[in-house]
Amino acid sequence: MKKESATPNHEEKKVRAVPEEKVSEKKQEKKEEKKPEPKPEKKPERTVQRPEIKEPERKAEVKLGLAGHIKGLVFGEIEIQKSDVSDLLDGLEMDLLESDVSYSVTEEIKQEMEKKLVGLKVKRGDVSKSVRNMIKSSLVRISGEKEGADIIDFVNKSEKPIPIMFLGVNGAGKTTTIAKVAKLLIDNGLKVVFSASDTFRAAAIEQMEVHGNRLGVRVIKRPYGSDPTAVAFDAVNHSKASGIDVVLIDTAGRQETNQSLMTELKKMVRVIQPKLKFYVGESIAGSAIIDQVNEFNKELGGIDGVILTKLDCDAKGGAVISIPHATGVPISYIGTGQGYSDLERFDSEKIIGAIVGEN
Ligand SMILES: Nc1nc2c(ncn2[C@@H]2O[C@H](COP(=O)(O)OP(=O)(O)OP(=O)(O)O)[C@@H](O)[C@H]2O)c(=O)[nH]1
Ligand SMILES: [Mg+2]
Repeated sequence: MKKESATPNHEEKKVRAVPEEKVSEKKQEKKEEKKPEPKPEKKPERTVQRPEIKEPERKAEVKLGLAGHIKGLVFGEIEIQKSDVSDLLDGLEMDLLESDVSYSVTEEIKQEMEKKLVGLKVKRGDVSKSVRNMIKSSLVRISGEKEGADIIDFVNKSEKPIPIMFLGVNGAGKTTTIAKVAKLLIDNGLKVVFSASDTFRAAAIEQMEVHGNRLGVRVIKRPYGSDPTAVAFDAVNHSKASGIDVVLIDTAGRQETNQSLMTELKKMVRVIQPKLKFYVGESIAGSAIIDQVNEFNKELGGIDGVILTKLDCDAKGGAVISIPHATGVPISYIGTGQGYSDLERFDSEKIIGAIVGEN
């Protein structure tokens, strides 16, 4: 990786910056000394001293590394200079952009890293490791600043029944995620119903019923074209009457710019007053999710968490850094496949470790 190679190159440069030829060049210069110039006095000092210190160090580092000793104790600390990290930060910038982190977030991270790194004192042999750890901890902090709602915790603490809405653009994975969440709740001993409130897309109600049949969850429905809020209202009333704990409300997926959908969703929020609203977005959409989350967040009075789906589908992962940073909405869960158990609690440490590369 660029990050690793940057430091060794730099060390090499320092070693080569004191070549023996230079010492002899200086001697020749001395012969030609006609004008009394003050400059030559300083240079010979630096050129003579540094190779003698550096050469044995590099050999010893290899030897001590192999023997498993602690290098830092032997070599002391160095202070990181701007020039030491400029290549590395350019590399980080490219890595982040290629991982689908948005441009503005990338620039912010780069500047923050420069501020933190320049002037930092690190063990001489540990520069690249220290820098990588620092980058990792900054990214972990950025992506996990606010903890996303934990459904089980929330449900256990709240008055029942609890309506939970799932929102997002079409095809992001809302209905599948609802089925996964139902499995999670059932496994935790809770009772669930589905509100088939996507009355817009062909086959959406049947899709809900397939999941309902497989999981043993009742589906509350009305014909296509019905008011989605009316379906959710029925589902909440049914839950009150039957001691159901959680109402999982499916919604139609359209673009966030679709005004009639927004109007419909606002009405549902007003009437049903869901206790949690999750935005379901597919990680492969990259930074496009930021605008979507911002729009839904603004229009619907606050999203409690993002569920980022399809992280198993060649997603580059940058969305986990960009979304919390650029929207202020935390990531609660990630979807990692099409099975009912492929839903994980978001763990920023784990996911950033995978992006940055451990070791
Ligand atoms: N690989 C993978 N596929 C997923 C994941 N989540 C959902 N899918 C798939 O994505 C496709 C769309 O999922 P749906 O749940 O129908 O998406 P939706 O948001 O409800 O779509 P609309 O109802 O059309 O708005 C389906 O084929 C799902 O199986 C995931 O985490 N990983
Ligand atoms: Mg759906």
